[in-house]
Amino acid sequence: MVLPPGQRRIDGFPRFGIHFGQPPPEVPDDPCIEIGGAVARPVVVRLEELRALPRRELVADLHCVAGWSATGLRWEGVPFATFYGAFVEPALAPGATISHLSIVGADSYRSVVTIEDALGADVLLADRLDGRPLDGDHGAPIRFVSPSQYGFINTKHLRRIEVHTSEPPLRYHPTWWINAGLHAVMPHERARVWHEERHRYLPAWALRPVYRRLIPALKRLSTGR
Ligand SMILES: Nc1nc2c(c(=O)[nH]1)N[C@H]1C(S)=C(S)[C@@H](COP(=O)(O)O)O[C@H]1N2
Ligand SMILES: [Mo]
Repeated sequence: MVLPPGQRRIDGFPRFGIHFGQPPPEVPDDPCIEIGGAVARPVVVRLEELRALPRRELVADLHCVAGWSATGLRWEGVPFATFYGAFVEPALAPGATISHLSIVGADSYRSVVTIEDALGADVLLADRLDGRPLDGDHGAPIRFVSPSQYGFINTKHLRRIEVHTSEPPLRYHPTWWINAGLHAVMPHERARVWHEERHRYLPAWALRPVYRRLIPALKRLSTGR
């Protein structure tokens, strides 16, 4: 099996991310996705409406920027481009040319993706993984899945999408000091795994050995094990 440059396969699929021991956010009874930003009017899409759209299955790997890859994940859900055409496009402010989207989780995590990458053929709003409803570890009730991009683009517990006409400032985490740390290793705007676009300013080779040493500690921090 061939992995993108600098990645190593891990067994299983641990819960990762920058939640640092916080439990996953609770799933509301009637979950919905808000659409905001450069829209003529804010829109709320109920999960039931989303599920009425045509669905697809996608087998893909998930690559964390720190260098581990979980392989052979079987996601099911609605292609993001289908969702965008059905609910986002009709709500856009007249004349707005969208360049970026913020993908916001119920835990306030937010990633930023270019419109071109978000509309890629392999991007999914997934509600099922390996034949089961998505669990709390991996993003219940719904997750933005973009396997060609590093894990940090793949927001779990999707709650809100904001559309922008230029790149918004980086704000992955509600805590300022975590964002300050992330600024130092500014995430790449495209984050494409096969191009090894890990960071904007730092070359990937410089970070590989650092990350490799950090993985066990990061894993302990995010899984509590
Ligand atoms: N809501 C939310 N989504 C998130 C994160 C997070 O902390 N919160 N972490 C990101 C990072 S850095 C990675 S590598 C993946 C990890 O996915 P997993 O927990 O399903 O393994 O989720 C991404 N999506
Ligand atoms: Mo990650």
